[in-house]
Amino acid sequence: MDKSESFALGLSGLLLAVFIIAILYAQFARNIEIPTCITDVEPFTTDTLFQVGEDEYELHMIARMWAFQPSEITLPVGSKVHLYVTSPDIIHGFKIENKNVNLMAVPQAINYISVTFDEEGDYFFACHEFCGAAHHAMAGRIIITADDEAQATGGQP
Ligand SMILES: [Cu+2]
Repeated sequence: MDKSESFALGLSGLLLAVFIIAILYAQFARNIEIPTCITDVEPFTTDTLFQVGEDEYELHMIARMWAFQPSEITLPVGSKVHLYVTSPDIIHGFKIENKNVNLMAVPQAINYISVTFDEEGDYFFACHEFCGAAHHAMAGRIIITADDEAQATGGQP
């Protein structure tokens, strides 16, 4: 093997190790959740929101040309949301403003992350992958309310 090939191979191995260590550091030392891609189940075809525990919800979000289903969700403050995102057509993106949530919506796959909303307010989300003519219209919001009377809404029950 040529000396330059050995150098390139060694450098590639070193960079790979650095990237793996960076991911492990983010997950365990910084407690940043890494999104998970689920490919072994058939993706859901309806948007749903349901309660799975006290202040804990599961949200099935569909990104399609060119809207999110549901596009508006209301939840009580302190809610932990298990967020599953998929697409029935082409690749879209799903990013929640002011939250560490940035997922791809991929046909035939489901991406997952959990997110907790500790502060009241409107959290806007949008598609961040250019997906066609009405890409700019793909947006919505999650309303986090401290109103005890408010019901969790969004999607089909
Ligand atoms: Cu888009």
